[in-house]
Amino acid sequence: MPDTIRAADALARRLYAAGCRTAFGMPGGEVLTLIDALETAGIRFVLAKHENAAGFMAEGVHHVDGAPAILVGTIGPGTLNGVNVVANALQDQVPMIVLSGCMDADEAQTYTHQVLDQQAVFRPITKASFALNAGAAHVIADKAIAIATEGRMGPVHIDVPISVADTQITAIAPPARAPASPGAPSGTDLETARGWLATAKRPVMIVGVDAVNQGANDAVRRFAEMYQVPVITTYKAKGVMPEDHVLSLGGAGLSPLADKTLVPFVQSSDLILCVGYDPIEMRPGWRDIWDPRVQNVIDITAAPNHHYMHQATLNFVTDCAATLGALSDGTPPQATWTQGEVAAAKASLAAAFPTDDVWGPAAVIDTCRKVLPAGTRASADSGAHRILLSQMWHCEAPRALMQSSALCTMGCAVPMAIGAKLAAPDVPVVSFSGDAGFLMVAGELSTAAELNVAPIFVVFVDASLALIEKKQRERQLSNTGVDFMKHDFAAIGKAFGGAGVTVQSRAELEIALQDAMAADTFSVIAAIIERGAYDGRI
Ligand SMILES: Cc1ncc(C[n+]2csc(CCOP(=O)(O)OP(=O)(O)O)c2C)c(N)n1
Ligand SMILES: [Mg+2]
Repeated sequence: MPDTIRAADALARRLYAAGCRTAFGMPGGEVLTLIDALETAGIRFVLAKHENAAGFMAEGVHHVDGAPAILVGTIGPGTLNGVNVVANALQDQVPMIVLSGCMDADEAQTYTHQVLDQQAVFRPITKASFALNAGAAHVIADKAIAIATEGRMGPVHIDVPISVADTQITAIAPPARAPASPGAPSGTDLETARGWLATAKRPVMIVGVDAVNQGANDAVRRFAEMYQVPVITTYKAKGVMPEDHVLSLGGAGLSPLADKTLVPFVQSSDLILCVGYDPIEMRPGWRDIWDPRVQNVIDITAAPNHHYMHQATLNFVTDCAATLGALSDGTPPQATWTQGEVAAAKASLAAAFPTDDVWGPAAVIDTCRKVLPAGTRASADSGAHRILLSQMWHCEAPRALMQSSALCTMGCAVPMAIGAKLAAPDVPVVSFSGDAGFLMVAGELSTAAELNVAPIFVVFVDASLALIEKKQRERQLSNTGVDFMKHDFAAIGKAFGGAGVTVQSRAELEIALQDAMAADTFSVIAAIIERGAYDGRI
């Protein structure tokens, strides 16, 4: 083993040690050493056709392998194309290492082509931004991973100057930072909380993304079953509790229709346990829905929250599972919700989102759910379809439905599905997109073809920005900028080497799904639905 390596190798080796096996992006001359270092370390570099999509492919891999996502962008336009996905990683709490090529600091004093302050761009949308420095390359690599993965997960940016990447440094890395051990509350606040749990007659849990990122699903389920606590999750935490469980009230977030059941239910509770819940995913209808002086509210979060969307009676900045363990240790369970309120809420939600439409978006979702096997991984884009899907698509496990639900960006579902399928080719993967969101990233079908992966891309074709058109109509504004052509999505799929089929009935969709599951290429299934099909449905 040589005793010196390039600074870029130090970075790549540390990422490999963190479990990273795939990086996504688009090269430019300024990142060639970096890409070579990644490949040398055992991290495959995948060429996407847009850096934003590259970031979502990387996120898709992360949801499968748990390692930080890696996005690579070259100087200037390349890196700037990733702004949206990096902001998403911050708001949606995705550990992501963003590597960007840049000019050497001395060069940048006299050479200006494509040069801009990339750190200034990324600082507000990352947890930290570094400029790689050869002498500190090992330390910066370790810090970046620690910051991205500890506490609230999120993105960390590293600007990699061209000649720094190539600078020889010692191959010997200092010891890595030991991960922080999970903390639990103690003292009088814990005793108070335990007292509330022991006497609560109508407790409820609202579980969010921290619980997913901390792998607290088993702890949530055990706790819920022991104390008979119904569980509501945010969209990102769907499946933390299997959604067919008698105690699961499914996902909450963007559906006023679901809120009609869920908000009064929470308001009728006498103990609200927020378990890693970040209300960044919620509509204004969830702002201050309880009074922490009247209801007992315990907020368990990975980092102090100052969102002021709600307040709690007790704030624990602790680990979700460890805290549930501390609350329940020796606390006797008692009967809760004795009037059948949980089953009634479940029934009310089921009635709000019927599955028996002959055709339309709900029929598309219902058919896909019935035909695709348990364990299918799904992704959803932003738009009216996602709200309906998030209420109707029942998840058996965490991360079974990937989406952007804090930033709520369009264009994420297709690349996330490509990444997830690449990371676990044997698991069925389906993405759901609106027609506009699909068009934002249709070029990435080329990447699916090149990677030889076979996800199923379902497109809700209504020739409309349905969610926005609905809002525009509700406000009685003129119909402007929300309608577009009904494009031939099946033909787009075929053009990129996949299968493509247009469906207009449950029977056609069923056949298309069966064919797609048997296919060895990706499939685009264009489901034609009526304009305005979401009226009264979300
Ligand atoms: C990148 C981005 N641009 C704009 C928006 C605002 N927006 C939210 S939903 C939506 C409509 C999406 O239309 P489509 O993909 O066809 O889905 P549909 O609502 O029709 O189901 C828009 C424009 C957004 N969330 N993200
Ligand atoms: Mg649409």
